[in-house]
Amino acid sequence: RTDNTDQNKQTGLMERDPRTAWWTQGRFGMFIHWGLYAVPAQGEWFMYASRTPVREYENLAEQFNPTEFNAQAWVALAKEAGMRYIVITAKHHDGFAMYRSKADAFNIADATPFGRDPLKELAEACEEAGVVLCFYYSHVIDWHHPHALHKEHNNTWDYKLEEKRFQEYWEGKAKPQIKELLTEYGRVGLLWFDTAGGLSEEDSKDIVRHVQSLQPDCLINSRVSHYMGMGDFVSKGDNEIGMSGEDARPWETPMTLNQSWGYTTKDQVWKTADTLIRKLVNVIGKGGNLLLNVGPTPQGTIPELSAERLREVGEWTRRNAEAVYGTDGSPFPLEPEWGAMTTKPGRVYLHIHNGAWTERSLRLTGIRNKVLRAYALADVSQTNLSCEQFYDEPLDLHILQIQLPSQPTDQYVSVIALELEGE
Ligand code: H79
Repeated sequence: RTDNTDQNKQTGLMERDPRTAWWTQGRFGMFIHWGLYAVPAQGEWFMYASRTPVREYENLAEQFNPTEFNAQAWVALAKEAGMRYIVITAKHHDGFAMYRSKADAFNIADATPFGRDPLKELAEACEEAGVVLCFYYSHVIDWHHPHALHKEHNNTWDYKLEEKRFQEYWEGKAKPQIKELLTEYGRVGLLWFDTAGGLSEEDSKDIVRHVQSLQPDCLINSRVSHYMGMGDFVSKGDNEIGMSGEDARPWETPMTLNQSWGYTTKDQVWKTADTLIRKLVNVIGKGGNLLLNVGPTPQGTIPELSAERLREVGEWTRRNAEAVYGTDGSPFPLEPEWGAMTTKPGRVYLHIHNGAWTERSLRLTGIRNKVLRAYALADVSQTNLSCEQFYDEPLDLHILQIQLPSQPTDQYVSVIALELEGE
């Protein structure tokens, strides 16, 4: 039982930090894992898994010519899916920069026949479309650089661990490249760091200061460091859905569409649109963001199996935008078995899985406010649903009984909006 208006207010307050507001309100972003590893098409860990020598791996660059890359098309797909920001791998663990980097020649503009700067093209397309561009940067793991030093996943087939001098990598590549990303691509919404294993507290703080000195409003995720409490928001484990209230900071779930991040021809285990929409409402109902990944091909396209799923998710997010963007999670600690809840001042949205649509009425406990109106969001006529509210004195429970339409009103998850008296 959680008739708790104080908790309601707290949930509301979480969203009001002006630096993170665009991100928490946006709720849904596109993750893009794209790099030289698209060529062998076995995921972004290919170089490490196959222990491919640096010189041999570099040769892949000659074959990387993604002439079908179209920044506007990618941004349009993100927008169509209902995603408000994009996080693209500027450099993954293989050390290959996906932009024109003066700091290191191992980059797409200088080392491939393609010769273009996809991040510059994306920055322009995002600016035009009102989508926030963000960069993933592998700050500790770099299998190309002789001096990158990580707790576990180092290139030990080309380089000797004992000869590594981490500061040469740090000052010579990581920091200069981060500077390029934060000075040559306009506003960067956030930097997504990954896998900080072994990074000292001092170097963790050094990189945060570096980012803040260049773009103070650029957000940083928690994976920048293993030291507690660093970063503006928490990235949960890959594909892990968090719980609200564990950490004062806002959080996200990074999620794959299949079981991989980088492009691979091997993995064909795709989540259905039904699953994706249920995951999305589960995450936002707990107050988190969903960062959903695509792994583009070596030709520069987003695989059609990914695109078709995102378009289907987008049809749903378009109809239910009001219950997604700018919402807070549920004020109730228990996850309802029928789906999820989101809230706005004076409003509650019930995201009901269509599979749970067996009863003709839904019984909710804990809402004290008078319900002024209830209707299905996807119902164009917005017919009022009849509601009954009463207070069960012996149980000390506020009970709301809503008469549901005879059939689900939307694909996969049907949303009922409640207008409440007061906040
Ligand atoms: O970018 C994606 C991953 O490549 C990256 N984080 C997400 C967002 C990541 N870096 N490190 N890890 C994930 C954890 C490493 C897991 C490993 Fe393995 C298990 C490395 C070796 C065994 C996974 C399975 C990768 C290769 C085999």
